[in-house]
Amino acid sequence: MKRTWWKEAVVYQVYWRSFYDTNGDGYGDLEGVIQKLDYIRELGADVIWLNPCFGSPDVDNGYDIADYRSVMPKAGTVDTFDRLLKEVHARGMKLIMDLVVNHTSDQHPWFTESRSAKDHPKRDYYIWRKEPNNWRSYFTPSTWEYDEATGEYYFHSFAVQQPDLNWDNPRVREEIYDMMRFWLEKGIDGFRMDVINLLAKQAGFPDAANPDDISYLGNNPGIHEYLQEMHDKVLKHYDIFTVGEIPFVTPEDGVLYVGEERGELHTLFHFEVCDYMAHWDMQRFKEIQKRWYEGMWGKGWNSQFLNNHDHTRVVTRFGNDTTYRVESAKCFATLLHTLPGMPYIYQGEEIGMTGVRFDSIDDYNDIAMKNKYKEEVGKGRDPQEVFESLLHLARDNSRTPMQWDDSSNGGFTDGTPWIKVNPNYRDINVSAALSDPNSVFYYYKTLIQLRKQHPVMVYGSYEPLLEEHEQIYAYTRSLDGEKWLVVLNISEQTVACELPASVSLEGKELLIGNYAVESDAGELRLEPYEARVYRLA
Ligand code: TEU
Ligand code: CA
Repeated sequence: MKRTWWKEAVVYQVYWRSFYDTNGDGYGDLEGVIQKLDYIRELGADVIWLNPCFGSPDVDNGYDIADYRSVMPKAGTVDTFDRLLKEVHARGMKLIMDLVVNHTSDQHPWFTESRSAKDHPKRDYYIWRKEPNNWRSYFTPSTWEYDEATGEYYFHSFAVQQPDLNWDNPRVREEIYDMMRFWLEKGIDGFRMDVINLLAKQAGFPDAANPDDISYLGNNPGIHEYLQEMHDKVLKHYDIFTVGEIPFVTPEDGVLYVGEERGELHTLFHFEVCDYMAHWDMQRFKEIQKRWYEGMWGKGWNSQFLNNHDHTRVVTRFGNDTTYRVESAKCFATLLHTLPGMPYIYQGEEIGMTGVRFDSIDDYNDIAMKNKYKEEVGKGRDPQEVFESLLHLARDNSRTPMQWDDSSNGGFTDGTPWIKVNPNYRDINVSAALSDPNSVFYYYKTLIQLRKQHPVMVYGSYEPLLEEHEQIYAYTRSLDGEKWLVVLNISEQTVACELPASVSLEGKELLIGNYAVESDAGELRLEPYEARVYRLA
């Protein structure tokens, strides 16, 4: 497989509003990112993915853009952005930005014009119909919102305040391509493309048999033509990296988006783990990895992530965030870095930050959660029961401020944070992690260094072992005669396990592990959440 810089990279996701606040307004800002770049460099990440920081009324934390070429005042100015980019490059790192072009804010001037009159030249920048169909959106009971001004409905895949652009309209596409060039000409290193497979809509918007399965929103005919045009007109003219956020995708469709010869995207995020596996499910996880490996290996490149700004933190969701917090954080870190695909680290993951549970719906901010709460309570359900049902997967779980030290608000802000800090910041914070050689932070750092030294972690083929095992996940990675064994106990029990006879650990080098190992001879016994990586050959 062709070797490229981005296949070898580790990405660190910066949710800037919760990263570091430098002016006391309670929001993290781009200046804060600049001040913490040496921290990210110390970890060893190669690429920073910055969540959207464009002009926005901020109903969906920046995913509702009203001005694509400006920076929202909470984040800073275009000038701060330019400095950030310069400082990232000065440290030998790269920066990718969020590209949110399935929808805009309803405050975008295009939409103001579009909704003003049926015969406005920009009417067709968005999608208007006389009658709604029965589809649900991500955040609301209908994808259609009635607009009094002209007596028609507009289409929105997310919130009412996020009308979908009409990608069928070539003028819309040209506007977006121009805007992309604006940022690329500044020298950014690529895009994380928000719900990019939603751009093409189903012709005629037929009613769905089951409106709760919203997969009708994505992967519709026309999507690959749009992406190939985007590639041809914009992407291929720059040395950049792209990752598409692609819900409802199968490996067969995946290769259509990221196939190396197709001229669309470089990599993708699929959501088989994060959207459909609420709790750890060993068999399911193994099956997902195997199916994606078999479907994509040798054809297109994948990504690995276990949480992000939309998904509960990994130790809380899949590991154990009390007794085995450190062990499970390191165990999942090992998994993330040794499976095939680019690893994504979400800020705070590298110190084992946990998901939060606030006491009241008023402590939450996320529009997805609040809309769902209103909808369910509106049906007459008990508010407390609804609230509790939403806690485990609430998107704000992972959005609480970065915990830098044990001072008030975890050192995130001198003001009042936009969302409460997780009360465990006195114990779990960057400063504590940096002064403990056994911390989760240094474990991540070591994994990243290993990747730099050993191409087998990137390009090695993947073979699962012990496929039926309920607690142990084991696999090898092999490249050019080199062979590594990864063995993980993803459970709270001590587990004795028998490797296939062909695999002997005798005298084999332990490359990394999260427990002190006394002897590699004889039976393999793994402590709760123990992770080991051996070089077999
Ligand atoms: O998320 C897309 C999206 O809604 C899912 O793929 C995601 O897994 C879901 O939130 C889980 O319930 C993107 C952004 O990451 C998100 O923050 C935005 O709200 C959304 O697009 C709309 O732009
Ligand atoms: Ca600020």
